[in-house]
Amino acid sequence: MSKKLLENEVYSYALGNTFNDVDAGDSLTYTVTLVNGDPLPGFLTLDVGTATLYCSLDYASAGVYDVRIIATDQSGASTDDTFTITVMNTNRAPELVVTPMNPCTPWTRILPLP
Ligand SMILES: [Ca+2]
Repeated sequence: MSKKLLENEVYSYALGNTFNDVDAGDSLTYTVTLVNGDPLPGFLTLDVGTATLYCSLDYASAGVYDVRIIATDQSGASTDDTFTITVMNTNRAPELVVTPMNPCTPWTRILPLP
């Protein structure tokens, strides 16, 4: 599984249908990590109560993230799957960084006396 998202996009994915446990009455808990062991980026969160993965992206989120989801039953048996989230740059509007000099602003210059 892989998903491409744009910066500033909001995305959620319910994990409830991703894994199944054939043992009657077993329920699953989920853990999300990055495959390389790095901490999860701030934009990626897991709501354990609803088993939903949320991506709330901003302009600093661009990159490729390999994510592992681990499903564990009450007996501690687990399985996992990995997928890639690719966050692509989006075009941004230009922004003003320096206010142009106002030509109507009065100014004074003191000339040196002869
Ligand atoms: Ca089980």
